[in-house]
Amino acid sequence: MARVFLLNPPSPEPVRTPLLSFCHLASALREQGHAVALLDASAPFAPHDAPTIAARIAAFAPDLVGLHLKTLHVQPAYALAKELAAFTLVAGGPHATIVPAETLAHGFRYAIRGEGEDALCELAAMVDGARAATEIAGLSWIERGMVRHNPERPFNTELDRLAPPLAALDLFDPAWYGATQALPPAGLLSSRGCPQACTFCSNDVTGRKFRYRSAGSVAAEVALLRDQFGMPAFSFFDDSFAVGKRRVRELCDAIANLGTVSYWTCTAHPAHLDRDVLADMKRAGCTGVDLGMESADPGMLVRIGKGVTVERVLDVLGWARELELHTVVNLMFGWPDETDSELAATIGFLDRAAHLAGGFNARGVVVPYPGTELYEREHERFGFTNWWLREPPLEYLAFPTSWDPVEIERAYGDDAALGRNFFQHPPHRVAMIRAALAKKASVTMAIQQRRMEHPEVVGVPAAGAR
Ligand code: B12
Ligand code: SF4
Repeated sequence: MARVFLLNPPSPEPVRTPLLSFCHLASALREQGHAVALLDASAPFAPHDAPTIAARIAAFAPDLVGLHLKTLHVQPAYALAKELAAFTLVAGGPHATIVPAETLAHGFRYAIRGEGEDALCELAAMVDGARAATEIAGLSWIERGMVRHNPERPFNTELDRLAPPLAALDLFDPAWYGATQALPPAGLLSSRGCPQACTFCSNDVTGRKFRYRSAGSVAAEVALLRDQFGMPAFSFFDDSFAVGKRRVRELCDAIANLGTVSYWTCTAHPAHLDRDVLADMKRAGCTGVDLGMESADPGMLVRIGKGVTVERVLDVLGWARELELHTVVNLMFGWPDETDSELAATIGFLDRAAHLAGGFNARGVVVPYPGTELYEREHERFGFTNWWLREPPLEYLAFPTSWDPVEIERAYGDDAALGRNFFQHPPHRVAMIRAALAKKASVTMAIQQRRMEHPEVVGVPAAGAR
């Protein structure tokens, strides 16, 4: 049986809970009998320096070392890969899915595109001599100096047969997160994929094909969280939680029937939410919903393929408020060719929605992630081809950790992508965007103030503000 070491590289944006994708990957490998160790070097108190990381890995004597790669943090990850040249490196995660050949040019022997559970198990089986590389769908690799890409792996449509992610929690050292006892991942998945087609969305791993777990399987995981951790609040990390009214009702019934209240939040597309769906969610313990809206200009909403209207968002906010569900509306600024009046429409929406919304997202300057329609269409025109390799990494301030006004002001005040100005907005528009970020903070703070004064009217805050 193979020995696999999973490494989440250090990153300037620390992750404070066990990485859910590693829970899934490690559980899948163990279920097949492989030995697994891991290091979440992105956690605030985990070792971050290359020699210590290399020593940890060497002590495990792995056959494969798998790194999780995200676009924003790929430069330090590639630099680390150089230091780990003695090991057989496998790249995975969103960035490896989009540009596998790039990872192979940076010291990785293999890259796994898309969902990794089955593919990594097959790669581990290859190490054991039970498989050939050519048989592993979704694998890219180097053979005699040539890059080879096997055909795509179809999306996993049988999510109920995934190994239970919580079974791998013992591999995460609580001290990495400043804790003394095991921490749960901050979320779980009831589905993967999203049927919408937003031009800016970098969800290549989970894709546009919506797949979901049975209500019973999700409820069993929630029950396990309750039994092991005394039911902490959690989030559904689904791309788009509320797809399918009947599915959501069944899922909410199953969670509500667990007998104890569980508090959770999710991200949903406003087109999938109506009063009944929100009421079902509330009944099952939902306290807050993150809504993707992105622009409040009707023409821009069409251009970015958002598939929603301003009126619909206002309706959803109204229903959520009636039900005392906390809402966070996600808005972005600085789209390519965004005019002053289109931008003003979004800024104006902050005031228009302030009496209904629970808050607005931190940051929000548009970033053209590779693989998105936005990137493909615009990178030559604006000259940002391969920006993640050519430019210094974007240095974001950490997301707010609470709804404390001081914390909100700190985290909302700036956005690293504004200085980069990908879409070459003129100085007066950059200034408008900067003012819009500050306005998001002040409107969100005013809502927070109102909530503290009248908690009965505004609803309870979402767990783990983001
Ligand atoms: C939850 C979440 C978070 C949580 C993570 C909490 C946790 N402890 O797990 C938090 C809030 C911390 C977070 C932070 C960020 N996130 Co985030 N996040 C997500 C979200 C919504 C779900 C992640 C998830 O669990 N997915 C489900 C699993 C099954 O998919 P997966 O993580 O991709 O893992 C699978 C495969 O990629 C592969 N795989 C993953 N790693 C590896 C490693 C190896 C070796 C192999 C072989 C395979 C493999 O197998 C896994 C299982 O199938 C995704 C959206 C999405 N659809 O995935 C965004 C997403 C991953 N995040 C994204 C971004 C940009 C960020 C931030 C950089 C935010 C920012 N600054 O803008 C930070 C980075 C933090 C960091 N240091 O890594 C982007 C990444 C885009 C990209 N091209 O890199 C995504 C795709 C959102 C989006 N559509 O834009 N995030
Ligand atoms: S609704 Fe959200 S997850 Fe779905 S494509 Fe749009 S941005 Fe991506």
